[in-house]
Amino acid sequence: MKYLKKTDPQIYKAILNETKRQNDKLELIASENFTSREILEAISSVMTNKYAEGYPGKRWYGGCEFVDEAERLCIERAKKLFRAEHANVQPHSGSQANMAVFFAALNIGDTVLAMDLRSGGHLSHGYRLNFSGKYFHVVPYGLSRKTEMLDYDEILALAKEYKPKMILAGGSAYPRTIDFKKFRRICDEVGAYLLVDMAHIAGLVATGLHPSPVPLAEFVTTTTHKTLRGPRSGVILCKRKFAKRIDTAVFPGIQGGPFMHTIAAKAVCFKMALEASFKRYQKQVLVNAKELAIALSEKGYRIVSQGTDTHLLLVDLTGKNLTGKDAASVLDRANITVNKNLIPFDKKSAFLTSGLRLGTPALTTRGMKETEMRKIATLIDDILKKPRDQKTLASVKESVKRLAGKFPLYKDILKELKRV
Ligand code: DSN
Repeated sequence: MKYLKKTDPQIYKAILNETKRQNDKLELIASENFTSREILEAISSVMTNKYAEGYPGKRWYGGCEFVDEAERLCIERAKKLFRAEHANVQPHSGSQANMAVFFAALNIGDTVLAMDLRSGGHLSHGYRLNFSGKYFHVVPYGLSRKTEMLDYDEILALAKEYKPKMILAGGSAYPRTIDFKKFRRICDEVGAYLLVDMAHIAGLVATGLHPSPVPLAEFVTTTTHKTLRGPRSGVILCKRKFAKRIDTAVFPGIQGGPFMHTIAAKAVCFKMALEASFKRYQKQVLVNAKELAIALSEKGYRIVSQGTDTHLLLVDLTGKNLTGKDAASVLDRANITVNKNLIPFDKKSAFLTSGLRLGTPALTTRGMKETEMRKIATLIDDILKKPRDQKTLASVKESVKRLAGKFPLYKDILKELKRV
């Protein structure tokens, strides 16, 4: 980045510091990951310069022959990876992908049944300040009080009562396997479309470690940067008969020029996700999440729904005299990065919360395994037991430094950044 350093030393410094932060801290935010050098190369390429409104072979601009090639590869690889009939790889994000499906499948004011934000849903699934909640009538479903898992009987009852035009499955903080077959049956009973937002679990779905919604749902959306470990972006998969409607909803419906550098990077992501090593990685993500959940529960932390089937777990801090907000902030001071999260039936506000959400995709990318998960559970416990103790803070910070040092990240980038 010698040019950047010369022209804009402030941004250069911010990037250098962010690279260091990612290397030095323990990243447990369930929706984050560390993408590969290949993907970083593609996303910082000259493809960012190209306008390509339209679709491969049917663009509104000249000079699209090479970006067409990239987008075609991206589409074919997405279809192969997820065994999908049609893929639109242009959405800039998961929210844009969801927005395009809402506009393709529904009319303004139509009823949608979706997971409540407070139970682990997502903003774009009906939050009142989001487009989804503003322009559509969203009826929320929650979780069973007893199991803290999806209650398919309740979802069916709500579906019968409200007759939604679309039912949305998937969320941001649900640690258990989602039974897409049950969702399909509910949709068939009331004549609703099924939209699955698999953003969190896409890497697990791609490798067969979570049942796939693709054969069952009319529409599937995902981001590409969570378990999939690609660039920050979105994708829509759908049945062939909805292809035209989805494509029109994305462009010209809600977006202009697609980000061709990101599409090139998504193509690389899908290629890498088709390799055998990606499945080995995803298996370790699951093993690590289970190990972390067990280690924390042995230390007296209640894990929501008694465990996890995925890459994430929710820790209930009720009774620990600490809100999720305070816990996340004190862990951050110790260089352990997590996020506060509502737990099911939380009595606290979304700002304070009674829980923490922890995920293993990023640390697994660094090569960490069960031994490290146990060590991290101990470090988390040390901090949360004595959140104001400066000696504990210093000693945990030192342990984090040692642990992170054993699993270097972007080592060559850091070296290069310091050199120029
Ligand atoms: N904001 C993301 C998450 O953290 O889960 C979802 O898009």
